[in-house]
Amino acid sequence: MSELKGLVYKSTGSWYIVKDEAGKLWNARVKGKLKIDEDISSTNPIAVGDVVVCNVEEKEEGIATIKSIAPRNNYIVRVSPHNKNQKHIVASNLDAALVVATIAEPRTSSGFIDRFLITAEAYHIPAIIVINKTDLLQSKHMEQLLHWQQVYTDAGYEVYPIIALQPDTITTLSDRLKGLTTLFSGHSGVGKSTLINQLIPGVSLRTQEVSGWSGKGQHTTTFAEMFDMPDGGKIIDTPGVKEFGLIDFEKEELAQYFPEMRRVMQQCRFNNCLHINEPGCAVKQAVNDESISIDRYASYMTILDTIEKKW
Ligand SMILES: Nc1nc2c(ncn2[C@@H]2O[C@H](COP(=O)(O)OP(=O)(O)OP(=O)(O)O)[C@@H](O)[C@H]2O)c(=O)[nH]1
Ligand SMILES: [Mg+2]
Ligand SMILES: [Zn+2]
Repeated sequence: MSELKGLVYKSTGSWYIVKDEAGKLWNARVKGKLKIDEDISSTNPIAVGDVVVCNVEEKEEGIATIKSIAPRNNYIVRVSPHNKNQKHIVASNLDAALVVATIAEPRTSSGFIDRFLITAEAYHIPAIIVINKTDLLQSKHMEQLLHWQQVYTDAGYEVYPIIALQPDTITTLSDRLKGLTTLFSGHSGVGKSTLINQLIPGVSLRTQEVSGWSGKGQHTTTFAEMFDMPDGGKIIDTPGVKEFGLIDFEKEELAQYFPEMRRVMQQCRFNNCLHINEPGCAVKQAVNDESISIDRYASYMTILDTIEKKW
């Protein structure tokens, strides 16, 4: 039986689209026992971005069965919003993780952005922040935009304010993503698919009006799917998420996932400092002299509290 090696472009949970090295697309299923190196006990054994080995079942129809998954360079996992004990692999083998946020229609909270950034930090995947729909911003929203730009740039992140509907606003971002495999995440209705449609002319992803009465998106995209960019690179579109549930970690670890805290925490007097109100805390000092944003510190404290409760 002939074999093929390919990359998972789409996963519905029961079947997958795999692109082989020659660029041919296969419809693949898992049959029998899957060979898998690491067991991260997720609800989905195979994710978009996985490199897989398949048996060819029917060559003409392009049907294959997945036999094994190559070891992943990395992956992003999120906790299921329905069951805190279940994890879902969002995607694997990523070069970057991008969050699309909006200040209006719908509104993204800074807590959501921070939890996304923490997850990316925890998996050592560089994070990029895109603020979309800047055409809709009134003056009070403009202040919020400038504030986010300041806070996240100071923390060490790249921030790209864009209007996904206007191609001339996305050229810098497009150059940045060239050659990379990038995961797109964000609430439903923030414009992930609209942005991908601009970055990849001709892809025509379905997009939808944000429903007027709730201000919430409609979940137009239902499965994660990867797309090739015309000048190299790949983008993974994902369904909108309500909440970015954090994976388990110890409260001592949390500050490491805030790059601006990571930079100063070696100078805390105690090496088990949680940066709450311990004497000689370099993080608190940095917050006091405003080199660390009070908003990011407040976010840290809120998240720390949720970790304490869990244990
Ligand atoms: N005014 C304005 N509207 C935009 C912009 N970007 C996207 N939209 C609109 O926002 C709505 C939702 O866009 P989608 O691209 O479907 O959003 P999504 O993030 O893919 O949503 P899900 O697939 O549900 O996760 C559509 O009606 C878009 O036309 C923008 O920059 N400005
Ligand atoms: Mg979409
Ligand atoms: Zn400290």
